[in-house]
Amino acid sequence: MARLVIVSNRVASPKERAAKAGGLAVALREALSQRGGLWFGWSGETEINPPDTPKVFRSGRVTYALLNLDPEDQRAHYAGYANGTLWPLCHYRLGLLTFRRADWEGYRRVNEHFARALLPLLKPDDNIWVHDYHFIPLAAELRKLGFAGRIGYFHHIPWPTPEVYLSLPSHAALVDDLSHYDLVGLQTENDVRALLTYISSEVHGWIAPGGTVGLKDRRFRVAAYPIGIDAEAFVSDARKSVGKDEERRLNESLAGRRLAVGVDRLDYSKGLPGKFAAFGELLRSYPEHRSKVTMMQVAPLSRSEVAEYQALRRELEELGGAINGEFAEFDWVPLRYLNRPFQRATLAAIYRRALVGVVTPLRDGMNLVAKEYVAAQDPEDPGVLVLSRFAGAADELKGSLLVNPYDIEGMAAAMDRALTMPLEERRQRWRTNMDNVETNTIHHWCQRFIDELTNVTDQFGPPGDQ
Ligand code: GDG
Repeated sequence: MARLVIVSNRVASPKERAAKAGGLAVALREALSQRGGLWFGWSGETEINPPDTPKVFRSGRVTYALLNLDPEDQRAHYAGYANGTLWPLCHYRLGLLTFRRADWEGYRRVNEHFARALLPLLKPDDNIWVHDYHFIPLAAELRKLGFAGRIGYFHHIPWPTPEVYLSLPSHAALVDDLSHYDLVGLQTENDVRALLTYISSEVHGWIAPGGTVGLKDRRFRVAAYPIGIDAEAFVSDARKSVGKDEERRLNESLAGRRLAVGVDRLDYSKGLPGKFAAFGELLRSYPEHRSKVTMMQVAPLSRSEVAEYQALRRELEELGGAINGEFAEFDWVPLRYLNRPFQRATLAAIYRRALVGVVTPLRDGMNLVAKEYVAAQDPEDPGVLVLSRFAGAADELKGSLLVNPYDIEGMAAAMDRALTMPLEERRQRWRTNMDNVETNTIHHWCQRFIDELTNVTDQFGPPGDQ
């Protein structure tokens, strides 16, 4: 079996607990420790003019290789091009997009540095799997250095439609970079359609049935791989929480009230101001819920070095304060807003206690929180998922109440409907969602991507013969 090599910006070190590393990092670590393999990424440290030699160590069947970055390159790469240009672009927020040539150059330099450091660690038959928009040019850089083996890329965030994508000054160069992969995975069929339309209409590529793309002299495949969660782990965490100390504290604090829950990184793609406004609208227009429902929003801080994230934090503090100021009673605070992360088991307990899960991003590649909320429910008395139609998960979780996150009154009406939904309808809707969450798990996702990466080059001939 070919060795698996994973490349990602963030690497979950062997000792890091699930709470800190996040669901995806933990799942990748599991995939690697079952198969054995190499995980290559940023060390989290900066150093002026760092050497191309990563720190390499082994833990169980996994070899870790962590590379230092030059501080200026790291800024241009991470806060600059990746999160100041590509993130807003892919989330349709052109008003927030900044493009600086120096950032684009720094982004490329980091990818070159990664490729030079990775090359000596590779074997020709490896399956290399690159994760996310920080590393789109990595395959092109590895090819320049002569690597001809299999390389796949998975894009965790949306791929925007051509009208939006064309706003990126480096649009053609970036898609040219993609064409050096053998397999490009996106979250949804919509994303696939958007990328293929751009390729056929703007850069004169051809598309064959099955998603094989020809661009210049290169062949690669584009397909949708909707990511899932470790459903079993969430079901078991949620079950185990019953009767535990934390569950008791939560229940006592709610004093019999209903709970609506949101869990999102503090990010402008997640639609948090709209969600707060919708909760305020619910209390204003459906006064029967006053004093009867509490909303808990867990929003751990992220990317605090980027100015837009600081502005969003201030906006939410003002909005949240206004809602509590307007509606609170001396014995009831409507909105609990928490900026720190919690253990996965605690999240599972909160999800299970909540009658409504409110997941209302303006755009989202998939949204794992939506799936985790479903997995954590009590099958006898499940809650209702209110879900943005612009999350990738909306394609799959058909039992949700779908909302338009730009429609505040519409979201308030959906919350009211969820809070008053009869048990039988809640059960049916939950079953529909749970069937999907249980079938398409993170393990299936990993396996399918790796299998198809292994097979894809067979269609085009041996590596290097493209
Ligand atoms: C990107 C794409 C795509 C959150 N707070 C805590 C905590 N979390 C965990 C959640 C969930 C994960 O973080 C967030 O995943 P999402 O999918 O919701 O969103 P992004 O971070 O934006 O992820 C997204 C994903 O990649 C995977 O492809 O779905 O569209 O944007 O697992 O539970 N975990 C813990 N404590 C917290 O306080 N332990």
